Amino acid sequence: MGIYANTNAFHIDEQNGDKSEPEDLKPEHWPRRTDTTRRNLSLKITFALLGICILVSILSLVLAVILVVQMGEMKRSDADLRMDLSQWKNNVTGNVEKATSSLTEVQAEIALLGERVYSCPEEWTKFKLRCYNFSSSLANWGEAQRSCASADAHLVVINNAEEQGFLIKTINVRRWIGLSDSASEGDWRWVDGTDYNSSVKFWYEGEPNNSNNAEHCGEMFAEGRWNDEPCGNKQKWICEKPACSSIRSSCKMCNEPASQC
Ligand SMILES: [Ca+2]
Ligand SMILES: [Ca+2]
Repeated sequence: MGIYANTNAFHIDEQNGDKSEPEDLKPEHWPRRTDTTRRNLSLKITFALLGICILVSILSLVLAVILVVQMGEMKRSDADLRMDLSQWKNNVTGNVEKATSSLTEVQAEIALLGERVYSCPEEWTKFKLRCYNFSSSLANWGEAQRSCASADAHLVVINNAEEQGFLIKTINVRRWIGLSDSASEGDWRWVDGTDYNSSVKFWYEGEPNNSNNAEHCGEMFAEGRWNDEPCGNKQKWICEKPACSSIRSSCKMCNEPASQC
């Protein structure tokens, strides 16, 4: 009965022009619809993943390009910085050289000006802003020192090799210099208080020898080197004092007449 009823129902539907499936036939077609849906879903997911992959690839490419560009700029910046530093260093070096050159020129001009401004009295010889007098008369060491003092000078004090060289060129006989150990044997002292131990010395070989335990005053041989000699001997001497500045305020120091300033 059931089968016939279903058959009848089918025919009735056919006759009515209704082509929809009978209710009891649907379960046989359900699996086909599910497979199609799944395939569509899989295709959609595949396309979506493909799209994401393409998007990620494009983004990666863009990022890579940006990084390359930035690295290039950084390299250029580094090169520019190095160049700037190099130029700065060259500029500084050039300026220092110019300043040094200018300073040397200024020092030379000051020295030249000093040579022009400072002068010595008549019969005195100027050397390096100092005045020297080479006596023509003879005297013992004490008299020689007093003679120098009367001209606001002192027996020569040899401070360096330049001064020694100047004196050697000038003298041609032995002369007293401002050195003695009269106060205490072996304790040599310069008359102006210059420290003997730390200053240059030009003793002749074997001197000072304090020969006969009687030599306490210094002299310069004609050839320049020094010897200790009995202080009572009479011989020529050398006086020394600062050169006189043409600037009036300095004249008192040199004790020169105002007319010479
Ligand atoms: Ca001197
Ligand atoms: Ca001697």
